[in-house]
Amino acid sequence: MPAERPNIIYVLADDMGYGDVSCLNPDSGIRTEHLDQLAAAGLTCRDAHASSAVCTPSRYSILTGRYNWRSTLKRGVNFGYDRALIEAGRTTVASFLRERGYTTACVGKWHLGWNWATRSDDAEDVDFSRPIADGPTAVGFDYFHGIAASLDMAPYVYVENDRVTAVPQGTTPGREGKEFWRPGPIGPDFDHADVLPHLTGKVLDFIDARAADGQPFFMYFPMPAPHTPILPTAEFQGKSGTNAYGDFCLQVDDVVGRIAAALERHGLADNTILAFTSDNGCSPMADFAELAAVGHHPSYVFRGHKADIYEGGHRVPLLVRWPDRIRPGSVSDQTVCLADLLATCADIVGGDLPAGAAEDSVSNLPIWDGRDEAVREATVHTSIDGSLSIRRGRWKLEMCPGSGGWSPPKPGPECEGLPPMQLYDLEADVGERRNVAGQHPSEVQELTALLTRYVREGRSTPGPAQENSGGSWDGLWFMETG
Ligand SMILES: [Ca+2]
Repeated sequence: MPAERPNIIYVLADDMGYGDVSCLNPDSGIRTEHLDQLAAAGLTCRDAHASSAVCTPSRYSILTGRYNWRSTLKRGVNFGYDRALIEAGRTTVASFLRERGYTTACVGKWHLGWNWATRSDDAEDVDFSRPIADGPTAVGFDYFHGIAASLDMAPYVYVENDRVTAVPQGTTPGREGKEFWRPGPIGPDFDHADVLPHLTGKVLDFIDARAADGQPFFMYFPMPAPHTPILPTAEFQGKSGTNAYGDFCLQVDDVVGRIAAALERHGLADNTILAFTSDNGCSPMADFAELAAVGHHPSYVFRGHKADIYEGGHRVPLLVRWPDRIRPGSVSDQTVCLADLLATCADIVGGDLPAGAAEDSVSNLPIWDGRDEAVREATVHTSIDGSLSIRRGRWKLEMCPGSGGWSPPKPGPECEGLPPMQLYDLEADVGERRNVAGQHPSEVQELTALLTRYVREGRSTPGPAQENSGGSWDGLWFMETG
């Protein structure tokens, strides 16, 4: 039998599209050789989804196993000064594993809010000399080294555990274009282009230390790339043959290769789960027209992109290597959600989850073990404007007339006159072009009822009903009709 406590490394790319991984996209203009090797050595999930089409909510569900729309954040994302989103006392993947003897670490882009010490009521009037509160080390991580939010969001400081590594002495004016970042305070040790290499070094240091002390570990590595600012280092500039975004994806690929090599070097590869995924689809900041001109499509055959309710918003690459348990070259077309991490970890490590935890998380272990069976009853997604969709098997019902995000038809005037819901048959129409809600009223009714139940019960898995954390919002308009 495999060891009961495998190490777990969860690498989360930021805004990397399904089609940016070459083993998932035969026509990819980017050759991600290390990710392709990871897939060949493990499991490729071709129907994997973030619970949301944007950063903060996706991260919430990854760490808590609870749909993001049950939190107080009903639409949009957090920014660098926003307060902690994960509720105090809530079980996270990190707290669960730490209670079972794991050393837990988060290196990278947090983007779930924390509470800065402020000098006044102004959230941006931060006293950087004082510790943060309710950050990663308050929700189960023994160690944190990283940044508050996206790499284009101020303040630009590294935080280690609960302290900044250097107090900002000045501000940056920001940048435009692919290298976009907002103006704001910046620490003397902070260089945007060096953030990914810097964080990668911290991840490798952590692996080295665990190899020496022999403790099982959980490393959650939400990297800030290939999100803006798109800043590939000199080694990768021009290397992909696409554009700077493609070059940055190659750098992401290289980072995964370096992690895999470190595990090999320490003899840890067989007993370590190495997972790679992305928090949402590719962003228009990648410049789709430039990429299309060289035949590359980050959303592959899927409609839309980051922020959308369409598949391009939330269908993501998910590769899992675990030589002790997962057969090399496995492929699954079962629907899974990134919110499944917590239940999957509980299934592997053992131990019960509290009733008020992992409300929407389902173990993926049957799929990892090679069984071709559905693990999820249905899966709910959200777009950036808080619109919901529910997917069950071939059917996907979207509770909005358009994208709910940034691709056409956008919320507002572009949606005038369109039906309020969209039903797509993903087996016949993976590109979500033919709304068949009118032809399949029973599917519309059943899925609406199921989604309504998921909202009302505060969970979508078996167990006692739970309270949702926030109030109602207009994304729930359909509940009034049923
Ligand atoms: Ca993102």
